Amino acid sequence: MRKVVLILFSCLAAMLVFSYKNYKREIIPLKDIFKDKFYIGVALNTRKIWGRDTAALQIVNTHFNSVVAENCMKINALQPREGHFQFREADKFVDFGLRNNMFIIGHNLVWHSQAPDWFFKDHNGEEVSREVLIERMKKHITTVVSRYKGRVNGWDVVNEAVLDDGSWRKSKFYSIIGEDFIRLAFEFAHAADPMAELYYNDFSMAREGKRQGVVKMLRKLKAGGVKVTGVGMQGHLSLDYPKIADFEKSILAFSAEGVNVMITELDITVLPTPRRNMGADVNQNYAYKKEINPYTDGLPENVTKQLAQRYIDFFRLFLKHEDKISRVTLWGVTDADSWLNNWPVFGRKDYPLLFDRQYKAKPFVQMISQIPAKE
Ligand code: 9MR
Repeated sequence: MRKVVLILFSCLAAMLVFSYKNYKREIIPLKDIFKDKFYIGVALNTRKIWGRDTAALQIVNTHFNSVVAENCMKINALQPREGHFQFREADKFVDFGLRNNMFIIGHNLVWHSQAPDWFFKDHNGEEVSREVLIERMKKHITTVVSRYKGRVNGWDVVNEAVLDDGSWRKSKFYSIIGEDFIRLAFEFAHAADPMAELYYNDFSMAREGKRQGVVKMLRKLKAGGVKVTGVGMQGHLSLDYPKIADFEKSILAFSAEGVNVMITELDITVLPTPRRNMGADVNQNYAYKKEINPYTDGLPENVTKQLAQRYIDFFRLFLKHEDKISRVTLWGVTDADSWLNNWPVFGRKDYPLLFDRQYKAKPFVQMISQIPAKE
């Protein structure tokens, strides 16, 4: 009898140790794992900023030490009409970041997308002159950056100004002002908060043409004495694109220009994409078809494995270059948040982030957190 009790007791103890270890595993905060390497950040959408998604906020506070607003600091959100600034949500976002001791990123000051029409037109609907657009850009940047001076740590000053082939995107900013709009934007931001970090942020940065175009731009800015602290490589990845080696080339190339490299907007789509290199151009949309929404009932084991491997491979790369990388930011907390559920095809079910729709860390998060110990 004593033997049986002893065996039962040992089994119980083993089970307790096992589940405690697993519990511990589940909650190792990413921010502790990467503490001496880089900030680990996350984008907050409206529901989180207004405190309506408490389960997600708990994840944010446990695992992340940097936040970026997914949408509420874009021009159309902050200044929908000329001179009518709306700061309620952005203020709330910054307060959240300060309260929780986060490294706060402002996204973004100048972007061709989400810039309201009025920005480029006069009262008669005619395109404004170069001088007027520069003045509007200056007013917008100065107003926004000054408001958060000393509180927002870094700004995505210019977003997506270079095309995949390295040429300039023919945006309104470019066609009306010329390539100088980039230098001016950085100068206005710097004047408004000389201590803030200032970034250039773009997608498809692993592409050779884009890499070269961005390097060329950085050299020009540097030669002109313009402060650029870092380059954000948006990490909108898929299971088989881009090649890790190409991504690495860009980390090295940007770092060689004397700026910090940041992996911004990280997510990995598992869904079929209409093209291999989709980039992240929000204006591209394709029609819904049932066949291209294959995982409505959950992600099959083999795809989960591929996703895990892909995340691990990329984090291994980030850790290899932790001396060059200052921040890695996920573009959302749980899969339910992701813009990829609606882009480039509306109404699909994607699984691109570290936490699932039940707010649970995916098993590979544990594996990611073990990489530093192993290398
Ligand atoms: O995830 C963002 C989505 O909710 C918005 O509708 C969209 C347009 O504002 O922007 C998405 O975020 C983009 C980011 O601001 C810049 N890089 C590409 C991102 C994905 O489109």
